[in-house]
Amino acid sequence: MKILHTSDWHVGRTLHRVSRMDETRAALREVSEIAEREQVDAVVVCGDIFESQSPSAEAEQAVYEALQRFCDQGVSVVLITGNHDHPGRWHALAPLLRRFNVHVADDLRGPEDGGIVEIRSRDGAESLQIAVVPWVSERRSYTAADLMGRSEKTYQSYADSMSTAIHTLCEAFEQGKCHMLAGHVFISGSSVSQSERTLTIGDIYAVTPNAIPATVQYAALGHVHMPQKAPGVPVPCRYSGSLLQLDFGEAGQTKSAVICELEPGKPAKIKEVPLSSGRRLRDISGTLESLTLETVDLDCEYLRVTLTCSGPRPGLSDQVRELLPNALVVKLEYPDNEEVAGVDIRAKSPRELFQGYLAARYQSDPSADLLDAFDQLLAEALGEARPPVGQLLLLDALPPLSDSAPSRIAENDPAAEVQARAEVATVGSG
Ligand SMILES: [Mn+2]
Repeated sequence: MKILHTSDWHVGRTLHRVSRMDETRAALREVSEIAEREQVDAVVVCGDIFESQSPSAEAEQAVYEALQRFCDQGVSVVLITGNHDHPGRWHALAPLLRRFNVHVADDLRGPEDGGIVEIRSRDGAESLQIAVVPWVSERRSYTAADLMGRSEKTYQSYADSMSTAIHTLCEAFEQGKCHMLAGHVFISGSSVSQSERTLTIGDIYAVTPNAIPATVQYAALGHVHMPQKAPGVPVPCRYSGSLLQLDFGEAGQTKSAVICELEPGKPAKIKEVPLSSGRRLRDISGTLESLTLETVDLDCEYLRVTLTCSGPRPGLSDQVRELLPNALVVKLEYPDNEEVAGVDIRAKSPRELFQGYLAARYQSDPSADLLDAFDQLLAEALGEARPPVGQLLLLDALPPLSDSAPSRIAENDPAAEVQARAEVATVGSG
């Protein structure tokens, strides 16, 4: 039997508020063309069909059109839900889609209750059994053992629950048929792209490689967006990866679908088929001058630009976007400032300190206007009624006046107070 494995369509996802619908539709068309060309018996979609639990009508249309194309080709579809999908919505659709040879798995179920999906080859000669393991939340994992009729194994860790569930499902495989697993799980040690939801690729949801039993001929996985062989799994096991480069964390990745050929009792033949649809995401960096020399494909790329500049200047990002209209992200980067050691700041005036700060922070000399404004602000802050800084320091250093101090010291006359207190100090020490 020949199977096409794809996952993580994330239909409806935007990139920095830019719609990816056209690219998604093109990529889904490309996948159905591969299915047609390869004459596959089944397409297995391993979760995260939609980006959102309440997708837009446009996103729904794109997905249902894709399913319709597979149906028109006479291909069976097995679709499992991922952590982005709404299991209840897919559950509601399941009986309807079943009429079009689309098998939906929206929850973990026992082998007799839908946990094993069986597909016939186009010619009816062969049978494929797929153990289906949609995304299971941590809370749901506590009931996994019960679902599988393994109540002696309740209250296990997530990893152990998932392992028990997968092993129980695969133990139900029947001789003389092809055997596959379709799962939306995180196998520990897989390489992530930071476009997956962080919590769901952490330790809580990590499933160990030996959760996948050796009786499985091919394990088709979804959840991790970079196409890869799942590390440490003893049988052929792949993440097909996402349909598009979903975020700049996926920049440079070649997206693909997997074609898998199975015969009962024989090793699987696996090949990756690269996808060419969708724009490439690219990181570029440089000065405004060097960016003008970059060769950029405006129609096929989206850019994240790091602009090296001497300091903040209004309109820099706009200048970059004028130069590179497909720049979705512009980051400014200033060169590292070298700290000048051994300077005694007490020897400098506030104006000099301010000037030095600006020079160090922005690598540019402040304008005369700015320095004048600083002087004016400083004068206002100190205020005419206030004593010069030197007198305030003197007051701190001198002993306080006693209650019997001469009443000639007028209030708010610090100069007089300094003089009076200095006299007291001299008398006291004599
Ligand atoms: Mn995903």
